[in-house]
Amino acid sequence: MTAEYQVHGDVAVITLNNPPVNGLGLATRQGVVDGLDRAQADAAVKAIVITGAGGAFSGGADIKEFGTDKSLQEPNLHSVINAVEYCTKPVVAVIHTVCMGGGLELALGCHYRVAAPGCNVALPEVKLGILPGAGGTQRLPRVVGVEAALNMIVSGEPVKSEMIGAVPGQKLFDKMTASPESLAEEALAFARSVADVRPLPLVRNLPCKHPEGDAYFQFARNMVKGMAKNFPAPAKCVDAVEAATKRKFADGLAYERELFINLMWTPESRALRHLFFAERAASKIPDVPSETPKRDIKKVGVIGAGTMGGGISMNFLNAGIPVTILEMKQEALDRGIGTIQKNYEAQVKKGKLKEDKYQQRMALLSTTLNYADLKDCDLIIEAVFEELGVKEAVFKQLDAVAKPGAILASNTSTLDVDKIAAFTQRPQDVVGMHFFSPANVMKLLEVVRGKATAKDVLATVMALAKKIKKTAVVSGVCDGFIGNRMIERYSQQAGFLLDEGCTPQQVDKAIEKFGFAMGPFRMGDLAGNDIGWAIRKRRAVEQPDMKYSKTADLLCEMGRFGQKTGAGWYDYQAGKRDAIPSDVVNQMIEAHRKALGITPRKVSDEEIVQRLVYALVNEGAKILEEGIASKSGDIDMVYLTGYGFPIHRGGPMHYASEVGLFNVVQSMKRFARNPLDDARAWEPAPLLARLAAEGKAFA
Ligand code: 3H9
Repeated sequence: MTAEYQVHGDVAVITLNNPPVNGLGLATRQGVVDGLDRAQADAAVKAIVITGAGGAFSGGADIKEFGTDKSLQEPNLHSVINAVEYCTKPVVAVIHTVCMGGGLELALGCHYRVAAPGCNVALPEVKLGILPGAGGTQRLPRVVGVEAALNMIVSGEPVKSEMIGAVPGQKLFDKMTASPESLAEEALAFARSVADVRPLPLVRNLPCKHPEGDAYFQFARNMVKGMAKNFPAPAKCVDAVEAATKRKFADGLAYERELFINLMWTPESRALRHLFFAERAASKIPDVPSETPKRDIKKVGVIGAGTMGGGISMNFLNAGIPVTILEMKQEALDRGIGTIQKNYEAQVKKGKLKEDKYQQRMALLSTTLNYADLKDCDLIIEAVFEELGVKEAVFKQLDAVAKPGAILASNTSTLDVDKIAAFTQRPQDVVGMHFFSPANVMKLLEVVRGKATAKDVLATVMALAKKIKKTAVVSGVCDGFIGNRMIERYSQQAGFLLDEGCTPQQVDKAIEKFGFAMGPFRMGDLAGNDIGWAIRKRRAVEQPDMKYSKTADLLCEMGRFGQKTGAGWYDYQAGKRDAIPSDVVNQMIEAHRKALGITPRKVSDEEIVQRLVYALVNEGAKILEEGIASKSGDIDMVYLTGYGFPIHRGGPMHYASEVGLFNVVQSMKRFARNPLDDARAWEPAPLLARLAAEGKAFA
């Protein structure tokens, strides 16, 4: 049953019932039309209510149906809304909790709307790369005004029902109920009060004008251009709302429909829809059921007050969870606390944080030099130097003082979590929590599952990640986990490109044009080139036959570690972050080429992008095959939230599937034939080769 029908005296109630959010899938749409037919055929029914069961009125069209036959089958949402508008008896939308997308469009088609306070009202289609396609761009401006509607449509952000209800002259809600609890009763009374009204009011008949007309829409277009350069949908939202002010209602509706269908087929929309589902799927671990009991995390300990430890601590303070930071020396503690204070003060200055909130957060923070003070922490995260011996000392101490059942987490970015767990007598309580720098800003959290990590530890950490607003992705144990293991292949290609004839700025420019937030060389300068240097030195011992460009080592030998030393792949002026192409570096690269006897060639931007991205894809396929990541969407989430991969491309694995895995493999074979490249690295992962041969995609 996806829409229920009940009669309460002289009011028929149609209840959308399609968990989790009453998406308007085919069966639900049919249920609404059937309910309307029944109510119109029943002489005893004087008015009709449409509401939603459970925790939503409706979250909109059922996104899972997009691209399937069901989304095309009648009754489509337009037909349902037509049936509502032309119903001979008053139809009242009774709205609560969530009223979004097609759900709001359905409500706008109803003759009346009654809303409970606390309901999130939105047209969030733009976040899926589309626009409202069932009249939202034509009807919403008629009830809340053109500017308010356009803001909602272009941003996709929810607005609380009571905020809208309080705006003088708004016609979205005919009645706001006193509380969510009184909704059902007040709605029935309202439906009875309008039972005899004729003609029935229709939103489509309301006027729609903006006093400044063209000038306003030109302004809106300029705003949108700056905000969403890689996405076509926001500009189309402006076009559609403008049509509402200039065209007849039916023409505006047809225009909106045309734009909606065109946007639905864009790669940007496919990427955003992939992101929507991948983000939610990432929080689910195949063998850890959602009902797995979770441990209570009331207090957190953080070892290390450096940049990482400070950033990690802020996440918990922001969520209202007390934190104790441990350091070896008082000066280090003072420095760390000072940095946290400075970060918060900057937020207060920018108006992003209220002074009292800042004080509340700082009051949750305590410090110690003594491990024994961590004995009542429910979770302790170490963020100390990335060296196994240092981790061993920390985890042995933690094992000695932490209470039974406390979760012991390592923020390691590369080390073996199983080895770290083995330093304790409780490996089941040990997990990796790999935050990304700056840890208080970056969305990504790689949760590293050791072979002994208990399921309730994983369930707890995933739930906690949601609380501190992180996108958590589970990774198995391997060197570099998902993100850093893949980035090594990407960096390897970036180095070869220099050897073959590129400059750092050419490589950065090409991949930034593709949409990356930062190219590999600007990124290296920001993160510190010495980090990669240390890893390469370790690798040289572990894998002496590994092939890579020596330019990065030569750069570090020159002391050019990046922004922190005022020079890296680029030059930097004191106190500034602008990357200035460096003659010294370009000469170093040229000299290196000469020493190797390489005649530089012109490399196209297309080749640069393909080599960098496909290097990620091939390693990603290996990671998937080995079970380090359980879904290709998880790998995409890591890259979208932690490595600046362009959102509109949907992540490396989604992007490769869009290009076609066959084409990806063909390019890889071509790159393998380049004598200056690493042919072994381009050997397609068996999973990739198989999918390509079968004409399949990753997801
Ligand atoms: C549209 O309406 C087009 C029309 O204009 C025109 C049509 C012609 N469909 O986010 P959560 C699932 S486009 C199907 O974790 P929360 C979601 O996948 C649509 N499923 O919960 C997840 O499933 P699972 C416009 C949906 O409480 C579960 O619900 N609407 C839909 O944090 C829980 O989701 C939107 O874009 C859906 N529409 O937030 C609304 N929505 O458990 C997008 C959610 O299997 N949705 N699911 O992983 C949201 O913003 C949030 O999900 C919502 C709940 C606020 C509703």
